Amino acid sequence: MTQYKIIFSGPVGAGKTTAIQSLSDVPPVKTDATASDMTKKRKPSTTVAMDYGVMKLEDGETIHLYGTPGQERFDFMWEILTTGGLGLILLLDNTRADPFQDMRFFLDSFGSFISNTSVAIGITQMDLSSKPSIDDYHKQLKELDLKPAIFSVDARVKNDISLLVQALLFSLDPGLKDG
Ligand SMILES: Nc1nc2c(ncn2[C@@H]2O[C@H](COP(=O)(O)OP(=O)(O)OP(=O)(O)O)[C@@H](O)[C@H]2O)c(=O)[nH]1
Ligand SMILES: [Mg+2]
Repeated sequence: MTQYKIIFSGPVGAGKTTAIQSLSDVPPVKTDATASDMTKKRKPSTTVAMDYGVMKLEDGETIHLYGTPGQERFDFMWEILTTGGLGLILLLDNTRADPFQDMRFFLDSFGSFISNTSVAIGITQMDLSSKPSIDDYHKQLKELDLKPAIFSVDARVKNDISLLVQALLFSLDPGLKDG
């Protein structure tokens, strides 16, 4: 049985904890604590260490799902969590002040990991803010000379997140079967 590990990252409120909860076939492990700072304006709790869940594929393969904290003050967890990972799912919240800046920041922060593996990007909250469009993101990525899979997702919808994971796995190995 093959076991894989993928990592979810992105800014506060992008939906990492929600996505792992939507996708996991076992009750996820969360380390959310009451938000005591400006994060509180957006939602009552924030991840302080990690999220963990498991996705079971039909052929018996297991994918371990790890979510990072969004807050930069917990960025020491980012490297710990990426160790041994197959690739990165980057979630970006389209309602944030500057989602392109968020994208550049996370692609840069995880730059060495991504260059050794792969990344797929999901844009959340597009139901609340339709701009920038996926096309606008494509243009930004072209400037960065990157061509990851990128599409609109709702972190609450299992199928959306599942497709994103399949896209990541496919970019790593077009031979990997879907679940
Ligand atoms: N309207 C809308 N809400 C969404 C969407 N995706 C996620 N959400 C909501 O946005 C919030 C995301 O919160 P979390 O999952 O805690 O975010 P996080 O990325 O884990 O944040 P930190 O742990 O603080 O870094 C939740 O309340 C979700 O229900 C979406 O596409 N549209
Ligand atoms: Mg979280």
